[in-house]
Amino acid sequence: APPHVKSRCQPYPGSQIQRFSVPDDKVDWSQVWAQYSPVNHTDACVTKGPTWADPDIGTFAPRFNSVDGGVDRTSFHGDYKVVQARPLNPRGRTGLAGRGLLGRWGPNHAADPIVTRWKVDAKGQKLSHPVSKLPVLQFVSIKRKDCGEWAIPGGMVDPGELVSLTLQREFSEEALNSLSVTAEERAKTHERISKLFNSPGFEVYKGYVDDPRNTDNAWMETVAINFHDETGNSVSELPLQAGDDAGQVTWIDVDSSFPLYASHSHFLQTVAKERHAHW
Ligand code: RP5
Ligand code: MG
Ligand code: MG
Repeated sequence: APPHVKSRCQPYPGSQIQRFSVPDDKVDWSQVWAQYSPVNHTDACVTKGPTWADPDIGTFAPRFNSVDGGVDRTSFHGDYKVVQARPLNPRGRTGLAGRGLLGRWGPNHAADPIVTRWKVDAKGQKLSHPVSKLPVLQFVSIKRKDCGEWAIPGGMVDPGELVSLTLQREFSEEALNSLSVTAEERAKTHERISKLFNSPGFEVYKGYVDDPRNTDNAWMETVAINFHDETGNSVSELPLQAGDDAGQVTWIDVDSSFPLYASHSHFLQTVAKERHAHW
């Protein structure tokens, strides 16, 4: 894998903290670098002790590389190293020690539901891209409130939660605003959603995410699954409404030129290839 880039972004998100600058050839931990002196930072929203965050190391010794009381501390990339009681980012240096904005030491597991449909004209005919001549996919995208970037409506896997549930729950919260609609409305949309989300879907990606919140000791990993509405009459007809950590929601054309949060563009590229769509 190429060296992570967004995991070395300046400044660290939600702060004015400058990461210790890490050149490409010093990302890998195997490169000895005596001068390396990362800035230590854990955001106040983490240290104040919400349910989704671990306590500080010292008072707390989690069981790394295992499932620890419902919290999955295993990595999709095999066992990670633990040095001086702190887990080491498997993709290398980030210029920042501590947890930053992430709650868990080590891997922070998320799930990304990639809901797609074909782009069609008024008559329902598939539209092809003028350059590639390939049909164009659209996916449900949200504008993140934290950074203003467009993203897949993904979210963290709760302790003990099945990933299949996280996918449907996060999509409902962020793209359908399930946390604020009436019980009646929720029931109506639930049936249609579950049909699509109970289908097997296409596993797009499983592993490390190059997320701007990553640190030397805490990082994002995800399972990204594509649920495709081939006929355009299941989720395509649902009214999208942004909720929770989403500021806006809309169908966006799948296209390499559209910038997306973290590694999400990479996931969409895999979807486009799988479905023989424009990229
Ligand atoms: C990304 O952060 C994942 O790919 C997922 O989309 C997201 C989960 O974090 P929150 O949306 O809960 O902040 O790394
Ligand atoms: Mg969420
Ligand atoms: Mg989210």
